[in-house]
Amino acid sequence: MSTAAIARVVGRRVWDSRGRPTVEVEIHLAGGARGTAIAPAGASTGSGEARDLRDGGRALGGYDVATAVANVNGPIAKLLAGRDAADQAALDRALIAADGTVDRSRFGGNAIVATSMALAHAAAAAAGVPLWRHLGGDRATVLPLPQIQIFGGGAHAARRVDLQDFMVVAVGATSFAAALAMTAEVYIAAGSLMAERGSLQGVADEGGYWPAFANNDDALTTLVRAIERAGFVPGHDVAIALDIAATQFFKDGRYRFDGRDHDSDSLATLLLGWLDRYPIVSIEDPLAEHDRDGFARFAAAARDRVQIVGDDFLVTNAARVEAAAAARACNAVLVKPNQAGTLTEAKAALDAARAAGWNTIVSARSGETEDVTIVHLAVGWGAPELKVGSFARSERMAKWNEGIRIEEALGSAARLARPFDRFRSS
Ligand code: 2PG
Ligand code: MG
Repeated sequence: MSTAAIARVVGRRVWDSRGRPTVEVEIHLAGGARGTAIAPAGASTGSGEARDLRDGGRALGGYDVATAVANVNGPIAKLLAGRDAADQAALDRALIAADGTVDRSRFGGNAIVATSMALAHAAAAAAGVPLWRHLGGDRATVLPLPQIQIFGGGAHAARRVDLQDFMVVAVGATSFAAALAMTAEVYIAAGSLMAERGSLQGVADEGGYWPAFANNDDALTTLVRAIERAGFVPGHDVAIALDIAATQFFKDGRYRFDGRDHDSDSLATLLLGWLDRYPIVSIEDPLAEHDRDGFARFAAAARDRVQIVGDDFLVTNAARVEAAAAARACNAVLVKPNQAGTLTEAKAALDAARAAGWNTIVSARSGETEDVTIVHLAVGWGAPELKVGSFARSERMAKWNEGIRIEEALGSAARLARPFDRFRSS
């Protein structure tokens, strides 16, 4: 038996940042190496995502994962026994085939993604290198520019405001560590502004301040003030990135936004107006997941000025990325391994985006844990951006802190990606 042969696969129930059950997978290889990973969980999900397997019923709000865990310890463990952990693509293919469903609902998207990520960690451990190095080799020298949430709205804050993620991007930073320090200043400044206006009411699902604002404009204006109060020039040092998550407020062919009804074009017009008024460099899911024509019209008006990101729209699916590229509907993709199901499929979506000349953003979910796999994927795959939620709560900070360690390990070879330079006129 080779040292990278899979000797034991263990699934167990652990808990995520919302206090809900999730699946952890631990893979032991014959030579003693081990890999562990935990499945994350979304709240604002696209309909084309891989489905988590939840037990339903009354216990734990129906969120328990006993069947998914049993699938890891039963059929998945059997499938993987004795196979070479380094053969990620073949093992992912075997998982997909054995599950046999389009949406991964037999084994559970949660069981499959945790297994796929644990395999990668085990293979890296067997090779004696960190996962980012295992994936990227000597070419993995670029740290992703972080998109960091300051206010959390939408489905992550009981829809207190419509828009989901009000984020900042430290476009003026020259290192990952510096980008984090700049964001920390903005996060502190935003908190003090909220306290002064009597609207500091704790945090939303991903650690961003609870959005006690009259409307989306109020939140955007406060965000610009926070950047200034932190001592930065908005747009030059620190810019804004938004996840509109428009699928969440689309109903019966209309968008209900800021208390008004919009069709696709009037919502697009409103967002284009924001591009004139605020230093926005990135806008995610500006329209709903099935509104590809709306995406294409928005992109025709804005693609040279701003990054347009497909999340619910593309669900980390290579075929959808290719179709969207042909329709010129986006210029960036959010890559979430658990939307795709396996690491191989997530990488295929990233490669399809790169082939189209798009930016790529590796992203966490709103339900997270101490698992830091996505940081390794971003560096190893050379994705120029990373989205992890806010600058608070350890399921978020674990990932930012891992980026600091990777940057340090790279030493003088490390560079911070500059994905927004292409949108700058000067
Ligand atoms: C998103 C993510 C992260 P969720 O929409 O991009 O903010 O949210 O994990 O709930 O889909
Ligand atoms: Mg999103």
